[in-house]
Amino acid sequence: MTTVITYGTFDLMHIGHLNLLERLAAMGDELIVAVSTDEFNQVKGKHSLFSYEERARLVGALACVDKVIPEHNWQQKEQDVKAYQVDIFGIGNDWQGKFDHLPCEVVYLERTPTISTTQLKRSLSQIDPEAIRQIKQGLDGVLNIVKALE
Ligand code: C2G
Repeated sequence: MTTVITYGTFDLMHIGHLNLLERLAAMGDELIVAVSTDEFNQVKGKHSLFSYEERARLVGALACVDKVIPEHNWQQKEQDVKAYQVDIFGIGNDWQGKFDHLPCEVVYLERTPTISTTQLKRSLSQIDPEAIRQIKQGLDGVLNIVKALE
């Protein structure tokens, strides 16, 4: 049985994450995903909108993921590879070369272009609350007309 492992924050789960996980799952029989804890995210300098529990549940709900474990620190990869008898470590090529030392096959996969959690957060932060209010006001008006015609 071929076991594959990867690590990441996986905040605001998006198609880039899914593309990576499905490609890794296709490389073996079991895919383990180590999701960065909230505490480790601080070490990584990342602030997630979703908590570790929410991110782990979302990753674990994917059909291509067999097991989710917490990622507590940078150093745990080697012991994870041994503990879970991992054959392949995979990660996006933004990490190219960073994990060549691991005692297993190491693959770096092309990132999905044009999407990232950072970009999603930036887009969400630019939504104008006043515009939302006006849209909602308009929709309420339409709803009232529909109700009056019923
Ligand atoms: N990813 C991707 N395409 C994107 C965005 C992300 O392929 N458009 C990949 C990343 O390369 C990574 C995984 O999805 O392999 C998770 O991305 P992040 O949540 O940003 O994880 P990261 O902060 O890179 O954490 O110890 C390793 C770290 O925990 C990796």
